[in-house]
Amino acid sequence: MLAIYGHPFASFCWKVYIAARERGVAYEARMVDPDHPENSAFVAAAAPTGQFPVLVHDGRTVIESAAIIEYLDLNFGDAPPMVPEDRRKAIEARQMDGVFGDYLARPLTDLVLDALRPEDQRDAMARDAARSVLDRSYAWLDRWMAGRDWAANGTFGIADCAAAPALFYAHWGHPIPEEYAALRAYRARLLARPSVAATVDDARYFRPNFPLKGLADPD
Ligand SMILES: N[C@@H](CCC(=O)N[C@@H](CS)C(=O)NCC(=O)O)C(=O)O
Repeated sequence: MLAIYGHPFASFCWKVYIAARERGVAYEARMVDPDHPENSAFVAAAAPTGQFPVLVHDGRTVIESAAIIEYLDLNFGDAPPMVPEDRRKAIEARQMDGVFGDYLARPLTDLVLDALRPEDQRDAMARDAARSVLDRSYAWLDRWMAGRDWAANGTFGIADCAAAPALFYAHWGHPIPEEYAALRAYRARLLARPSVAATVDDARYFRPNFPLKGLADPD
């Protein structure tokens, strides 16, 4: 039995859902939300800070989205792996997975968490710092994506699984300037990919929960 604990609106869960769709991997989705306290208790014990996604398969527990994707590559599905078997190519794939996670998803999460706090507990300096990281990342990624269709090795893989939610939500929270045509085109290319489009659709119901509204046109 393969189960994945997660939530349809959660960025790092999207990474795994997209990878599973790309490779035709079926799994039981276990919702982490207040209606399923047993699932929340499970992830609270499984991961250091109770973060998800968390995969369970035949008594084995795997945490961290990138490790879960590699676990799926190894054990399920026939399509090409999301992390290339060629270790030279895997370097670029993991590099770009890290870029999207650390320099887009992380600062965007900081902005979201700040917006969810009561007004008198918000931190303007932390917000500026997060936006500055996003600005630098947008500029760097626009140069990186110029002439590329996908983020690493010329083929869809783990870096694109990470990029899809990171760019999707980052643009909502801190719009990507129009001048970054290559980056904007990449985001549009990702959203047109069937595995990504289906994952976006699964999350539509939860959109009202996103606290940074009205900054960009909704997708
Ligand atoms: N490094 C982790 C990050 C996971 C993460 O940030 N998960 C978020 C959902 S996207 C989460 O669990 N948020 C709830 C919380 O922090 O309590 C990964 O790659 O899986």
